[in-house]
Amino acid sequence: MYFTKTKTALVAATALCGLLAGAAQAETWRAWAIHPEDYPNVVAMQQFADEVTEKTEGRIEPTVYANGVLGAQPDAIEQVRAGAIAVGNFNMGPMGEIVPATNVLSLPFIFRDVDHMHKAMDGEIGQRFSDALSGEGLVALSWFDSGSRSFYNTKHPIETPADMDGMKFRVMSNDLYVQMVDQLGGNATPMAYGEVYQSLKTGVIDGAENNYPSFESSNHYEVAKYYSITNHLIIPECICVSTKVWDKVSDEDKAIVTAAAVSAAETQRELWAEREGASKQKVIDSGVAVNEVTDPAAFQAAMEPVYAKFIESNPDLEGLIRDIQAIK
Ligand code: GTR
Repeated sequence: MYFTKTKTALVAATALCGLLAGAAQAETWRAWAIHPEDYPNVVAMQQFADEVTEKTEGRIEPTVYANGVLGAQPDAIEQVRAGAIAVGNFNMGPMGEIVPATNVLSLPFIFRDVDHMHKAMDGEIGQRFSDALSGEGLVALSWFDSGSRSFYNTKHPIETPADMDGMKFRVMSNDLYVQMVDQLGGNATPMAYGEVYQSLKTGVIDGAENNYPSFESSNHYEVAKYYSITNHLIIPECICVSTKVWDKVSDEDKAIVTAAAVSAAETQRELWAEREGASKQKVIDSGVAVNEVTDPAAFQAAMEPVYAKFIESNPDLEGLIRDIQAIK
């Protein structure tokens, strides 16, 4: 409430200043977000939007559209590239179909843990991904956490890959995930995030995979009562601005927007850590059976053909894979 009033006052004051100074019209930016308003990423995107509005004195005014109302993720990425949506909080999973180098981040078990991912993305390797994105019309301003993903399903606990035999799993839109599930013995169905709940409920699919906060906030945990901890994917997310939009921004405002994105990522990472714990508790309290897989090495070993095929078709990316693996 307080915030709404403050924002309204700010917008009104900004509009008045603009009129008095005969300034150019404010740039309104639509910001895409897939999660609900209270999800760490969306809270951080809102902080980003507020800071940009305030520090640019309303020259740029982003509005966050949560819950994926501006469209499914792969479409939204295209919309941002086209400049129709200005900015989004994107996961690097669906990004792989557009920016091949980011597929490296979708190789199962590429990161040992979240710390390893941070070391890579916050350093020179993160810069290499930013460069690849900028070649495809996207400016990555900062990196968000997205925990690690594990499989959940409506049938029974998964202890070994054999337990996935014949089960149908929803995956994000990226052929690497189809290969991943195939190699584990399941059947993969790429599907929009927003369709998963109903598909689990009606038995169109038997399971899916995600981190604790998404498993919980999407309510998938209400229908999929088995969550088996494989930690097979650790995929960072970005705040990515459209190059088409970015090119029109003054250097002064670029610095403001970048700083706002960096501080939003700091907030997101803090909120993420809290939310992971809270979501885990909620999932367990609701009666979901959570198990650590008995043989993680079997899941990792099953990925060898996925890596081999990937390197064969992307020999130029082998160095990047090796550089990530070499990080201590
Ligand atoms: C979430 C991620 C979303 C989306 C979703 C999915 O963890 O934050 O951007 O990729 O997973 O599975 O589609």
